[in-house]
Amino acid sequence: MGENAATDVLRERAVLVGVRTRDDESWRLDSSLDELALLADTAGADVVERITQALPQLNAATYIGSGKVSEIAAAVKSHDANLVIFDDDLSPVQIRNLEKAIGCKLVDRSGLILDIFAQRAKTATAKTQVELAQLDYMRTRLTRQWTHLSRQYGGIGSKGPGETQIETDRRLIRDRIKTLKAKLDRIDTQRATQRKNRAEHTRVSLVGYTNAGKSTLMNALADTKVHAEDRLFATLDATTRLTYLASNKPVLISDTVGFIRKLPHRLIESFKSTLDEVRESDLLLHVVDMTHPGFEEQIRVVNETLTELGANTKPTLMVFNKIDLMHDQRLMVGLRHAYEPDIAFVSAARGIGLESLKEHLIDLMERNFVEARVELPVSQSQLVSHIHRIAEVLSEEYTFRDDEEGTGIVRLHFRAAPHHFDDLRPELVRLEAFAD
Ligand SMILES: Nc1nc2c(ncn2[C@@H]2O[C@H](COP(=O)(O)OP(=O)(O)OP(=O)(O)O)[C@@H](O)[C@H]2O)c(=O)[nH]1
Ligand SMILES: [Mg+2]
Repeated sequence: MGENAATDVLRERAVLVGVRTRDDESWRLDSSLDELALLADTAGADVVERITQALPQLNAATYIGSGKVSEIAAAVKSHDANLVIFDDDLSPVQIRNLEKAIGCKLVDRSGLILDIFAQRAKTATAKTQVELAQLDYMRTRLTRQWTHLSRQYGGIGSKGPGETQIETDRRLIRDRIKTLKAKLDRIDTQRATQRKNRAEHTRVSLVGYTNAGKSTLMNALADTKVHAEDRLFATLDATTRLTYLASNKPVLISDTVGFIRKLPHRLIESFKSTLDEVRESDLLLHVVDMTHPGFEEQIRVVNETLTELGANTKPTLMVFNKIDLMHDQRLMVGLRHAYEPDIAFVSAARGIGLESLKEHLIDLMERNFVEARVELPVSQSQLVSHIHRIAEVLSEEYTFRDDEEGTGIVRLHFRAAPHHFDDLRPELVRLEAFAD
């Protein structure tokens, strides 16, 4: 997929390695390696061979068996490869042992994903988040020569007296991590303020496996120009836009980073400020590429990641995307059966099914509205108009007393999104007490 001929020359040649443990079925390993090959391609490597092993028990020192290690070494040699990529995450010791035995650079899945994030990060926030995750990853693997670190961060003379290179590098990493964390804290505070300012609106986040079509759907729904591409991890930062599901139904919709199998935990940690968008939204649109052979597995991975974020209990609309490529009606019937009523079929790219998607979303939103009745003194006109702005008022009744001017009460019966009650509750409690 060389988008640029000049960079093709620099592409690496990689051997992929996957292990099937006792309970794994073989198709699962195949599809995992297909995905690893896509990741390798995105990172800039051509896959020259795949090697797999069925292992009832993992080897602590080298993960795979010694016979396999020799087989990989031979493959590296015969293909003139310069990189070995493991589908599973390895310990620093395993990486070191394997590199020594094979005589070639080696990365695991997490390392590869981090590398891609590093290459693709464009905004300052994404760059900071990725660098933090990378340093954290490196810190645990600081056994080889990371002499480039002192050049990058320290410069000449950064080495303290009597420190070995590794000690210097460790110290540089620690300092740099501290700086980056402080920077992210500032970004967090900024974003929290922005979100607070937008508290009047219902917030919807697009979530889903990488390459499912979230950004394309965002562009179709909110008229944005978010970059969408047939690559893994095209989006690494959140974009939020106000859009109308109907003329009087505004929502804030956010596009965000995609999920993947074994998304490194430290990446999730580092992407906290981007993923807060998901954590704090009222509703989720879970976008699925239904043309992908492993889409059910992808749904499971997304749900697991949402659980890890603490966002798995939010009202969710399942959006099956790319129906323009679908010809299997039975699959759609089955899915409808499994997810009804919160399911929509769309083609984000062709603009098919978007009106129905919006109706489903309104339905989901309003189904989760909370009803309330309050009695307020009419003098609280600001609060009354606030309720009118954020809620659907079902009835409103004024009772005035004749004898005193300007006194009277208004009874309101209304429905609003749950998050509005966070702001309203103190007022309502205060006013209920007042009404007694
Ligand atoms: N045929 C077809 N292709 C689509 C549709 N929606 C999106 N795509 C394509 O799918 C690819 C991925 O789309 P994106 O919108 O970038 O996906 P994403 O979920 O934002 O991906 P990441 O940001 O990488 O996580 C692009 O090549 C899109 O053109 C669709 O409805 N039909
Ligand atoms: Mg995207």
